[in-house]
Amino acid sequence: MNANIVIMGQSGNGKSTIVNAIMRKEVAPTGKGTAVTTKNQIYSTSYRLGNDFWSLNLYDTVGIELSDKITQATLIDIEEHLRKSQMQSSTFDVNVVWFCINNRSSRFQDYEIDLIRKLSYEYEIPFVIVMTQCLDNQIGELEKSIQTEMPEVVTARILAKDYQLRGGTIIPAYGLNDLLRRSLTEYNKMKVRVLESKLNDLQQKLEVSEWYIKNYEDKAKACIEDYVDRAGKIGWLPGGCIPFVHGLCIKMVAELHGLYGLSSSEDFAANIFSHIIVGLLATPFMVVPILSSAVARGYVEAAGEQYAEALSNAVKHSKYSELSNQKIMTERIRKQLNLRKGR
Ligand SMILES: Nc1nc2c(ncn2[C@@H]2O[C@H](COP(=O)(O)OP(=O)(O)OP(=O)(O)O)[C@@H](O)[C@H]2O)c(=O)[nH]1
Ligand SMILES: [Mg+2]
Repeated sequence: MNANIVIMGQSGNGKSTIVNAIMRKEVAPTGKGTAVTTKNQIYSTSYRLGNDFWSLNLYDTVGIELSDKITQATLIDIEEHLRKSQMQSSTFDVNVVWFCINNRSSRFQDYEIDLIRKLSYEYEIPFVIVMTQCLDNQIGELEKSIQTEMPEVVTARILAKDYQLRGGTIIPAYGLNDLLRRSLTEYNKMKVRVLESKLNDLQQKLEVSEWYIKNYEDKAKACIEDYVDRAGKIGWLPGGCIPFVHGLCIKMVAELHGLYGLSSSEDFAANIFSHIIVGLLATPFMVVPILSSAVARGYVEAAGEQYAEALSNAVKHSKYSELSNQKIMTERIRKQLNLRKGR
C-alpha cells in the first residue's frame, strides 16, 4: 500500500525535521532562518504498521509565506503533485496533507484557512493540521480556535525531534508515530469528513434548484385547489361572512408556507395576508355585498395563486441556507407581493 503525504506550511515550522525523523536519517536540510528548503522534494521509505508494510512518499515542500513569489510557485507545484497523486492512486492508496503550524506561533493566518479549504475541497484530500514543536501535550488556544474554525479537519500534536531546554533537560520527541498511524488507518474516516463538509458547504452556497421549486409549485397548486373547493361550498353568504373567506385564505397562506419549507404561524400568515393580499384583491369584495360561491372561489383562487407565485419567486432568489431564516424570507416575500401590487 502506498501513502503520499504532502508536508506543507510556513517556513521554519519543522517540515523537514519531520521528514528526517520518519526517514531516520538527515536527508533533508533543516535549520534556523527562513527558507532552508529551497526545492520541493520527495523522500521515499517503507513503514511497518502492524502486519502491513506501507511505502511512504513524503513530499517535503518549500515554506509558504504570505504574498511571496516562491509561495505561488510552491503552491502550483503542490497542486500539480496532488493532482498526479490522485490520478495515479489505487483505491487503497492514501493521499493526505499534513499542514504544519508551529505550536508556538500565536495565530493561524486567514490565508492558511483559505488554502486548506481550497486544496481539500478541490482535491478532496484530507488534511491533518499538525501542531509542530509542541513541548507539552496540552491543547493550546491556537489549536482550539482551529478546531472551531474547521471542525472537519483533524489536528495532531507532535515534537519531531528531542528538544533540549536551557537547563539541559531533554524533552523526548513524541506524536509522530501516532500521527502516521492515524493518517494511514483513519484515512477513510477523514475522507468522509472532507466530503461531508464539502457537501454541506455546497448546499449553503447553492441557489435553490429548479426541480426543488417545481416540486413546491405542484404541491402549492393542489393546496390552492383544495381551499378553492372549500370556499365553493359556502353557498350564498351575506357580506358579513367575508371574514370567513379571509380566515380560509389565512389558513391557506400558512399552509403554503409550510409546503415551501418555510416556517410560519397563523398569526404571521394573518399579518402578511391582511397587509398585502387584501390590498391586492380587495376591490371585488367592496362592490359585491352578497358573496356568491363563484366569487368566493375566485377570490381564494386569486389570492392563492398570487401568493404561491410570490413564494416561488422569493425562494428562487434564495440559497438553501436562507430558507430557514424567517426574517430574510419574509422580507423577500413582502417584496414580491409589493411588486404584484404595482401590476
Ligand atoms: N528540537 C526540535 N527542533 C525542531 C523541531 N522542529 C523544528 N525544529 C527546529 O526548527 C528549525 C526549522 O526546522 P525545519 O525542519 O528546517 O523547518 P522547515 O519547515 O523545513 O523550514 P523551511 O524549509 O525553511 O520551510 C530547525 O532548526 C529545527 O531543528 C522539533 O520537533 N524539535
Ligand atoms: Mg524545510
